[in-house]
Amino acid sequence: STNYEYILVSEPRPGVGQITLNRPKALNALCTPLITELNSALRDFQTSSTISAILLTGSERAFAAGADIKEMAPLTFSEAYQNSFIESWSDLTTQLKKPLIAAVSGHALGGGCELALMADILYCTATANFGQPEIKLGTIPGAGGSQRLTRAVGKAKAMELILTGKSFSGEEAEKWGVAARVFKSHEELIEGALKTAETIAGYSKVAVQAAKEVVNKSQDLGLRDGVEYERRVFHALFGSQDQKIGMKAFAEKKKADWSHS
Ligand code: CO8
Repeated sequence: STNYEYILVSEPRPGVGQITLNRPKALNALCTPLITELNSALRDFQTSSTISAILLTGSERAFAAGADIKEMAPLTFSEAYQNSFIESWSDLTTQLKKPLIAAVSGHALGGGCELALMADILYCTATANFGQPEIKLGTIPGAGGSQRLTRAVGKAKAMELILTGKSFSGEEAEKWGVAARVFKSHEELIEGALKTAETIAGYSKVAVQAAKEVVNKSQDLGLRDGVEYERRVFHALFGSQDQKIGMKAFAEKKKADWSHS
């Protein structure tokens, strides 16, 4: 379905799906209907046989300025608790097996920063404005920021950022290992993210899914269990057609023509 109010969905390159957050009047503040649309678009890309990598972006001015403060303001504890407020945001990390690249320009604050941190690869512009300002609103990060940001930058920096609500730049994000790459302009960012998505989309689907799965396991498991998990999945890939196709192509000095399974 393309009848979305708050997002734009496209297939800009072969194998690449793009979702652009598009609620410009509120700097892409993540109201519940926007998150519902985002989840729906991600589900469609997940089940699509043609899409192999996904790009999530916003505008040049804002990736997303956070959860919708006006929506949250009157919420009571029992409403938030009983409706599991924010829980559906995690669909992105639990249901999406295909790689997701977040391309961040402008503001990525609060829930916007957390959404970007959920992506598999984060690219940004040097002037992107990241932060967890919830403390200034009398609350705390609620979509994984205290956990994912801490894993990304370490406790010292995460504690300072979350307790002061101070922003950090795209340049810092790259230096601290939050972002994989930093770009000079929004246009270069989108082009770079699309190129990476296209590269990934050109590989074996089963190998890409397995690679994403094992890297994510490193965030949950200790080293010994993580290495064992990786080995099980590595062994399992000898049962895939693509391992045979890839290694045979190498030996024959040909380009691999991956199976469509
Ligand atoms: N929610 C709702 N509306 C927003 C939000 C937001 N997060 N951010 C911006 N807007 C709206 C503004 O209200 C304004 O609307 P209007 O024109 O109707 O007044 C419009 O977007 C444009 O914003 P500004 O005029 O403020 O634009 P500026 O360029 O002057 O400032 C800023 C840009 C610095 C980004 C500023 O808008 C700002 O500080 N926004 C709020 C940032 C923030 O605090 N984000 C964190 C929100 S809390 C959160 O995300 C928690 C997530 C998990 C919650 C878990 C709870 C259980």
